[in-house]
Amino acid sequence: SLVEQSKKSAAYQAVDDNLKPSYKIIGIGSGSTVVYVAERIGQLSNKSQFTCIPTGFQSKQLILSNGLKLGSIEEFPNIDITFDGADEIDSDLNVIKGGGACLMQEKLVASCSKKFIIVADFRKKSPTGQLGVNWRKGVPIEIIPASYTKILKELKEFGAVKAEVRSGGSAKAGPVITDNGMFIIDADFGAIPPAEVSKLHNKIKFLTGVVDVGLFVNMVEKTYIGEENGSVSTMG
Ligand code: DER
Repeated sequence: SLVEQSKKSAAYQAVDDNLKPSYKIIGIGSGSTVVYVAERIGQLSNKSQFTCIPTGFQSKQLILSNGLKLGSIEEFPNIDITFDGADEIDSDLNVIKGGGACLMQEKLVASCSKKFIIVADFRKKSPTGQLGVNWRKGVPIEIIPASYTKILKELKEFGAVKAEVRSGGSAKAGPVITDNGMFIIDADFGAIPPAEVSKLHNKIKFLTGVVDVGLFVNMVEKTYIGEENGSVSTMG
């Protein structure tokens, strides 16, 4: 499909442009776009020189299924480069992440990375440059399970038009449980101007019970977007 092709083009271009032979430790994100990042690295003749750090169970499987060396963030807290997906990208390169409920380990790995590269299909670039325009599911927030009623109340007091614990849907009765054993709350604040993202992130992050927030502020070095016409555009 056009979307899958655009994911692949963005991911391949990002790896080809940024993966230097001098790099040793590579962070691998989560989701369906980063699948092509792992695939591309798996094609390299010198792939055994890299140690790949996962951002969750699916990411770990990606590393193993592409014959890449698996490392842990405990052993390798200094990461040369991380490639990851995003749910939406604004004009300041802030991103919403957490659509796949992996935001905590994604942010941990990104925070340990010298370079943090986002790869995405054309649906992820915000049409108005504001977060919360195309991505209408809300800001994903990873929380301590026992705190969910308290936090839902506080988020609504903050002005969330909608906030709810992410359900497992037909896959699982009850809430989604993250790789860290936590719940996810999705909180919809409508369109968020780039200048407001940091303030909103900090307000949510400091609520007791919040583990982390799916707003990555001033973390992204460069984005690779696969466009509908088959080209790849970059920002940053
Ligand atoms: O959950 C995340 O942040 C993932 O990176 C995810 O949102 C990316 O999704 P996709 O690559 O499957 O579109």
